[in-house]
Amino acid sequence: MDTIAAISTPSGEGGIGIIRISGSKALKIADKIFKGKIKPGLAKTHTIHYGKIIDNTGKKIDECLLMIMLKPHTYTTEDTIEINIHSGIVPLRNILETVLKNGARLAEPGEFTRRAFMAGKIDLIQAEAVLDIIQAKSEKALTMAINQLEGKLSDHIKKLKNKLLKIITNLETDIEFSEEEIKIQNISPMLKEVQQSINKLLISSKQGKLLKEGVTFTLIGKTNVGKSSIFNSLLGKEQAIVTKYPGTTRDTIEAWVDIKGLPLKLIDTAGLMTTNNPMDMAGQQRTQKAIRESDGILFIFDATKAVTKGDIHLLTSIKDKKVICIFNKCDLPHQKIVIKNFNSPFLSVSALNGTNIDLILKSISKLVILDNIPPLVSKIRHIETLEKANLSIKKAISGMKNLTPECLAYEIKEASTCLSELTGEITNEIILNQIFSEFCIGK
Ligand SMILES: Nc1nc2c(ncn2[C@@H]2O[C@H](COP(=O)(O)OP(=O)(O)OP(=O)(O)O)[C@@H](O)[C@H]2O)c(=O)[nH]1
Ligand SMILES: [Mg+2]
Repeated sequence: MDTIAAISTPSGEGGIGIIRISGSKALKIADKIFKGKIKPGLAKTHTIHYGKIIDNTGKKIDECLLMIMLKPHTYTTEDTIEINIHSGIVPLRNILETVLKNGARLAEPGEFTRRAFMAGKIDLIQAEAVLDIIQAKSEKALTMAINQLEGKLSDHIKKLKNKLLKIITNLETDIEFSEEEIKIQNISPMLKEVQQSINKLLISSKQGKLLKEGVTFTLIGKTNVGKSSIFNSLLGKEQAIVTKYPGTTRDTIEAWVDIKGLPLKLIDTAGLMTTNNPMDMAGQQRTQKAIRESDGILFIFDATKAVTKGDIHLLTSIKDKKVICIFNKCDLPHQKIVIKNFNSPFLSVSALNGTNIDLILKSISKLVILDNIPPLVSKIRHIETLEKANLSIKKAISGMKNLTPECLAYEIKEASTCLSELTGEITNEIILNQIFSEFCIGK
């Protein structure tokens, strides 16, 4: 296999930049380009050495710390060298070029992790967890990814697969040896048990997806009700322009906040109005698009004004979304407003003096967080594969009386194949390429 190399740290200026080399030629390359007290080829594994990196003409590129990690106890399971240098675009690029000139090739995205997977050090679920750790948007998403990397989901799937294999063996023994009526009803409780476990995983996946991808809430309402003021208060900074003039916001403005581990995307929008002005019309279209694409709505009202029929009409049109009605400007004299026949939470707030602003985030997390059980599944690939497995098990359970044992065994094998695809025991190039192409080069 080729020896691969890449810059593993983000591009740009920084304290330290790392170039990683993995493969059988890693040590030879290090011997050629590193000058220090010791020759890397003679050094002990998992040691760090101070020295300098030189190019092929013998010119010093930078001083460095060289990490030597010999197989098999490395990330890729191959000999690995990591060169820590000052992180600047030019030294990193020059050293990488020197490494490539001396026998390595540039790594593809995710290729280091792919090698760990190919060597059987981690399974596919764990490889995907590496990417999830890098991309985690919140503490909870990170915890979920770490659990996945530690093998919690993989172990669960392997146990389910073993149960299915046991059922298949039972069935096949029956098919081959039994002269009597096959006792397939014995497998029914076992199959139902597996189905229940898969269902549990799928139910928790809704929560898992939410924690991983976050949730989007859009602030809507008439012009001048205080949407941008509330948006800024929730962010804790003056991101959107606020003026006393109606129609201040025309574009949609997006920002992320973290509510106790849940990543929340907030979108401030242009106030709802009827208009012939092309600029305002474009703003209105963006507001409508944001409404369509969000999970929930913060419907902002001016508490000093009466709720109109138009407001009620709009509320009804978005009732499939999670809606929180917020009456702003409660610092001014106002009447208690109630919207009849509407099941959304109501809040009375003041963006001006901060009253009840914290309740908005609490209401959002109450609306979207289902329970406190840490979910195991969050990826679309995992959800779809589990659903496929579930379908085969369902077919087997419902066909228990009429299907032949061969057909039953076929369905259960299909389900077991799905679980093998999940962990990567069975896989194909297209799926692998798809998964690893999402990684950055150098991971
Ligand atoms: N008294 C009082 N005034 C507020 C409050 N919140 C916002 N305002 C004022 O209301 C006016 C409009 O606020 P914005 O936040 O720009 O309202 P908006 O809904 O974003 O307006 P558009 O972008 O025009 O749709 C500004 O003068 C704010 O200072 C509040 O809680 N109390
Ligand atoms: Mg605004």
